[in-house]
Amino acid sequence: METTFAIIKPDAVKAKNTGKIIDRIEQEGFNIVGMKKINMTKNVAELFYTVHKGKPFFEELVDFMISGPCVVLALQKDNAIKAWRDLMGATNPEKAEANTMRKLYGTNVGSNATHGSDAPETAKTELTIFFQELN
Ligand code: IDP
Ligand code: MG
Repeated sequence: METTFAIIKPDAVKAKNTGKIIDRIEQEGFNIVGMKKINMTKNVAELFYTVHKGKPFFEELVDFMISGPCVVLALQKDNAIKAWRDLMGATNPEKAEANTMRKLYGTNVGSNATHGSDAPETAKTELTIFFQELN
């Protein structure tokens, strides 16, 4: 079993899509091993997205992530990292496959409803930032 890190981003929380996304996560066979609703601080958002520092959208991205509460999750399943990335769909909701989280609930490449770790190392780093209690 693998554990990945997921976020229901502020746009999806604001739009009251939290329940629908959590329902789908459970329907798809993930075990939710950690979950909490948080207000991300600017420092944490900058740390979390440090790989994108210097890119033109970095400030917009950080401002978006601190624009309202989000829900952070630790999700367990066989091949959880790929399974959750597949369920999320492409970064740009317009390019995301039908029935994916980003297609269903995303608005544009910035406001795209969900986050998911992209590799085992990033999953570990991201889980450590938000779920010290799971270590
Ligand atoms: P990912 O979330 O699918 O892994 P990344 O390329 O890692 O995509 O980008 C991280 C996040 O930054 C995206 O989910 C999206 O919210 C935001 N982002 C990426 N590219 C752009 C852009 O061109 N404009 C605005 N925001 C972007
Ligand atoms: Mg990424």
